[in-house]
Amino acid sequence: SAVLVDGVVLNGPTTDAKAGEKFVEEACRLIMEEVVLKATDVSEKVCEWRPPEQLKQLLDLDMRNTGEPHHRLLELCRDVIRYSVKTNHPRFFNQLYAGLDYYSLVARFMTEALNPSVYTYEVSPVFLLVEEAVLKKMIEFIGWKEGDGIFNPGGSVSNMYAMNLARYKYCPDIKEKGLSGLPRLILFTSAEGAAPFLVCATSGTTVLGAFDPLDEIADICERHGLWLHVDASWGGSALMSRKHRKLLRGIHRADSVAWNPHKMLMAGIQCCALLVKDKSDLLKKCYSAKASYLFQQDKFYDVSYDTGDKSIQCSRRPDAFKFWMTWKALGTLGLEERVNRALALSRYLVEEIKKREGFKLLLEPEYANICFWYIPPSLREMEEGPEFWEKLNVVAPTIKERMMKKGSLMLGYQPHRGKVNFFRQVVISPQVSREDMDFLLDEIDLLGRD
Ligand code: ABU
Repeated sequence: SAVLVDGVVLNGPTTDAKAGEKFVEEACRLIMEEVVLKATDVSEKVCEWRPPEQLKQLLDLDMRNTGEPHHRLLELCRDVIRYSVKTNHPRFFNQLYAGLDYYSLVARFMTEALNPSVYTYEVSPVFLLVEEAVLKKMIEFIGWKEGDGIFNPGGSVSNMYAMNLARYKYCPDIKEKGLSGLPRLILFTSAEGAAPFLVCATSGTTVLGAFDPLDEIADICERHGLWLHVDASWGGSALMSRKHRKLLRGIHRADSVAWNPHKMLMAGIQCCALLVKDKSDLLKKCYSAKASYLFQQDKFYDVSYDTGDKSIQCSRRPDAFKFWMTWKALGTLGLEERVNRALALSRYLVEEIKKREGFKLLLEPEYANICFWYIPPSLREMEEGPEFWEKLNVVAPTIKERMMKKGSLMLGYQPHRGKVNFFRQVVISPQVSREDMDFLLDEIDLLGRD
């Protein structure tokens, strides 16, 4: 007989499990058909661009008092896919990530389904061990004998961690005394009476893909006792390549490194590690808040595996697992090949740009960022004075608008350090071929000819 409490029937679950399972099955089929199978098809559009007001009408965004039937939800799913940018398309070059890695995708499906939070071993036994194994391997590639680390949401967060760690090491009583108890700190050496504590170098800048000379910077840091942090969020993946790892020569001398496998190594947004050379539990000392509802010290297992207390987060996704799955599938050699291929394709594009009329490289690239201007026929005879640069400044945004409305490709543009708007082409995905590089240049020429 029905058990009623406050007018609510409590017998059995309220949801129809059979219908829910069928919905999951049908939605998975849709994802397979509309995303995975079309991921490498260049005849598909990269994006189906609509302005915000129009898209709001197309998507039925309203949330109502009563739920929608499953067939309607599947239609909504189809619309979401249709109007989303296909970042896995071979002609998506817009960001520092691209392409579809089948193995990390499966890992993402698994973690979404299992829904773990990697703060304690009791709820994430496998994923905590996976994170430990991945961090250990990344530390090996940096060239440290040992170290520590943590995956977290984004390279900027990794950089913030490193800054706090350096400050904690310099002022170990900061958690008790607060900021007002500190001298005025600065990040770079100066003779102002302030206390320098950190130098942050970059391996692979966002726009130009430039690498700082780490050995020379490490010499200065060692001389003055400064923490050296390397933001290798983008360029760190070059460590996987025996041919290209020289870009990061000296990285083993860093105190901390930010490295995002979701970029060049395609582990899926987001997969970002902060790696720390110090093995004296500095991460934990600096960040531990000792939440008594999670990190009880009298548990029945080894609580050193409750690594969540090293994090500024509480709930945390098992991001290392995606990278682990890809690494398992491809091996170190497969990852190395991925990096080598991306950089070989970048080199091909650079040589093609040099050959083509109307294309001008900003600089010789060090990595997979190819920065260039397209100079339309109407500007080719003009002297490179203020009027020329003013007119050239509108060329990249105009072509970008046209490519998005057509849906044929996506690449980024920006002004940078006094240079007017230029394109930044980023090559990453193994699904990209030489033909896509040729297409890119032909298409820009076609869209920008007037
Ligand atoms: N972390 C900066 C990445 C921005 C970009 O994809 O261009």
